[in-house]
Amino acid sequence: MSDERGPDYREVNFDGLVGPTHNYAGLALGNVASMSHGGLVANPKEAALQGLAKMKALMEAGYLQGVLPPQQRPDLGALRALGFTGSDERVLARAAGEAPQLLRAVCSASSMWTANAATVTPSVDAPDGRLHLTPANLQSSFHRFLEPATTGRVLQAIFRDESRFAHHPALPATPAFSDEGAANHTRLAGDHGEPGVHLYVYGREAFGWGGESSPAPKRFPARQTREASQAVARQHGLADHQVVFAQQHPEAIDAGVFHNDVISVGNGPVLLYHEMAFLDEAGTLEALRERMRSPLIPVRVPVEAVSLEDAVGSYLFNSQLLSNPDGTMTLVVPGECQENESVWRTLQDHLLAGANPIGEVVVKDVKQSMRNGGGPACLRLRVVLGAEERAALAGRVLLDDALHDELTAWVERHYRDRLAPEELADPALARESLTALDELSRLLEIGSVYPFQREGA
Ligand code: SUG
Repeated sequence: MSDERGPDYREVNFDGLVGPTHNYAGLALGNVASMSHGGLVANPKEAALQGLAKMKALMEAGYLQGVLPPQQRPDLGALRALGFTGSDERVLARAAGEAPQLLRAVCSASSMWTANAATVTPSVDAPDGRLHLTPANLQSSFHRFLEPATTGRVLQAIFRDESRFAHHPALPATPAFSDEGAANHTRLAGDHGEPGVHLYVYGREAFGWGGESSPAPKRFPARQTREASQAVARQHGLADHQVVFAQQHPEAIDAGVFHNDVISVGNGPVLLYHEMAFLDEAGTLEALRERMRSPLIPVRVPVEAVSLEDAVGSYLFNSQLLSNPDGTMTLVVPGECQENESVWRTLQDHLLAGANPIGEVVVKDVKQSMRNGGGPACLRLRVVLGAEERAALAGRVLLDDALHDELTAWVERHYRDRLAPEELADPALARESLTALDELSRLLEIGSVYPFQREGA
């Protein structure tokens, strides 16, 4: 490691535990999987176990693995704020009858996709030597807009030491500052300890957008604004020479690429991306090269090899790109990549056999999450931490065998193995969920992060 400030910087992947109300509600416009699977019967237990199996496999392979808890759902407080009154049972029954889409929204387990939880800048890049975090406001959809308050409390509970960790408020929850977190942010550096360059990818400009230089998607919404990305970089104290802002290709958004992490993934010096990821591909690479201390290693997948449709269908680019101590990289791809011939061929012939550090492909089954448009990379928030920072984490959130086994037993004890949209109004589900979360917050030693623990509500 090249930095004198603190050796042993390593990446910790904090995966979101899938919550007990995981369901398919068709809530996410522009997310092809969510839009096509709405109404299916979900299996929350299987979803949570698939997530835990992925975490365990990466832990056993030597990567540092963390875990973030799910949120309190159904969010009855949100329903009450929207005018539903009376007992919990009455609120649920009325919402089910009068506004079933609202009930689905307040039951979503969408916090599992922790790549949208926050944007994180490691201490090695920040002027004050602290790690900086900003929860994403997720204002572009109602069900996700419900996340940042609890996300902020969870992050504060874990990254508690103020001398090392700086927390910023989520950006104003208004379209001009629409922020979806780390899914649109990639840090590139020779290794984790080298000062990095931050690539922020946005879908639109809020002020004066849609001009020739910034064409808009026509079919689906752009979820991240340039202004939001700039504000996060500003909060974290990053200077111009540390940042690159690039517009996502509007045609990609219209094909179902609702976050940059559905079309590109980077880690260390490697940027794996589809030809249609950026509006200005050459300019983006050049800006990165100018700023990086170590040479950028771009790995480009052309449209002839993988169409946009296949990229979206397989989630090839929503893979986890993991750095190994020997300089090689491992790509953790969802099972859907194996089922798509052109994608699988590209993985073998272009990526594994190509002149790049990717030396291994690992396939993981996260189908329950994939049906809602969440692949392996959506399920994790990457946090680069020095050894002392890792030691300063509060709570019991770094996975080891014991924690994995306890979490698995916890899921087995509390989760249903089938959940249809019409079952979301079942008051027993709400009670089961609170009992499970109360136990979980004790298991993870994170204190009272949930509204029901704080307000007795
Ligand atoms: O925001 N799906 C999520 C998926 C987020 C994936 N994350 C990243 N790409 N980083 C979303 O679109 C669907 C929920 C439903 O339809 O039930 C949903 O919210």
